[in-house]
Amino acid sequence: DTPAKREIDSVVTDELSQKVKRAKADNENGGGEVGKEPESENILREFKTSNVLSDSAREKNIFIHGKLADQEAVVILEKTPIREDTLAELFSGSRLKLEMKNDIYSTYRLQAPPHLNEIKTTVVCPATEKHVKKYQRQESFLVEETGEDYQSITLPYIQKQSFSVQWVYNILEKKAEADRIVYEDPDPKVGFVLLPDFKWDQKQVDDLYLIAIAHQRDTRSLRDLTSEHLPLLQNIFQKGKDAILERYKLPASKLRVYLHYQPSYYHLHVHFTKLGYEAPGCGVERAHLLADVIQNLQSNHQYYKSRTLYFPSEGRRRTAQQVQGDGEA
Ligand code: GTA
Repeated sequence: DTPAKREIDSVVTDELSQKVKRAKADNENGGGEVGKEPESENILREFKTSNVLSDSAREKNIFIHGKLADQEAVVILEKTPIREDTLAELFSGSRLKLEMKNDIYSTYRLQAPPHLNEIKTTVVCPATEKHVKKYQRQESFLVEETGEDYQSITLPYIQKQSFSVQWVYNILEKKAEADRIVYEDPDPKVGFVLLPDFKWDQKQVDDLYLIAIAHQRDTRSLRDLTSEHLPLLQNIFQKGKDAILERYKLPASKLRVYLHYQPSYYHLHVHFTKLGYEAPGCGVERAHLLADVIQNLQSNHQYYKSRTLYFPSEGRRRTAQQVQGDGEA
């Protein structure tokens, strides 16, 4: 371990041990006090599985389509990383069952205490057909999109049928996740909200994932950016990095800061992930480093309006031109 990593871990560990202390105190006091992590009713007891959309033994997750009451739903289950700060408790507080022993080698099944064996669970309900498709494992193909293709094919499509960005407006208006905000610049033109992405459980910095959501509402994606957006992008870049350094002790040299093209949600936002963590969608076919975006706009103020952009698209093989025929982008 490097001293920097130990420092980062200790920040998270501090936050975590505070949480544990609070939870223990709440337990001893019979619960119900302020500070206790809210226990939710198990809505998944009623979940009826229809089919598995995808799963991965390596990533230890599964995406399930089903019904919650009468509504379509997608449930994502994901095993979380094993944290160094829980090892002592894991070793001392678990049951160990021998599977096999051979010479110096032996394998066991370790039955950890429940609080060290949680599964991160995401529920999308009611889920649209588009959500179901998004999480379904499908072969993907690289689409080539010129500036004209964007105007004549992609733009009409996203105006008609992109995912709702209500969740984004809820964040900007403090109707949801207000207590999770890490940093905010309230300026309507260059301001933004920085908060943990919902894929990150915030238990360890190793898979740090935050998103910065612009306050301005008229910028859909990379394609809309011109040099007029430079003050906004530079502000997000600088203040986002500063806030992450302050809160998580992670320097800019440890961050991957990028935009997706195409995004799922057409409201300008920037992804901040820890370098080395292979976040979904961080590959070169989808992620555009914010530093590059800024430089490209500095050298050509219409760069993203005119460039051919490439992005992966699931389902049938199609180019932007072919998409015109079947009405899908
Ligand atoms: N804080 O309500 C939210 C919220 N929603 C609805 C989305 N995000 C949210 N964050 C908060 N609160 O990083 C986050 C998303 C994403 C970003 C939008 O906003 O987690 P994008 O517009 O570029 O869309 O970014 P993107 O990247 O396609 O979305 P997403 O959902 O990350 O999907 C990419 C792939 O990641 C999926 O196809 C799937 O393979 C994988 N994935 C998605 N969700 C999960 C999950 N919960 N666990 C594991 N893998 C997941």
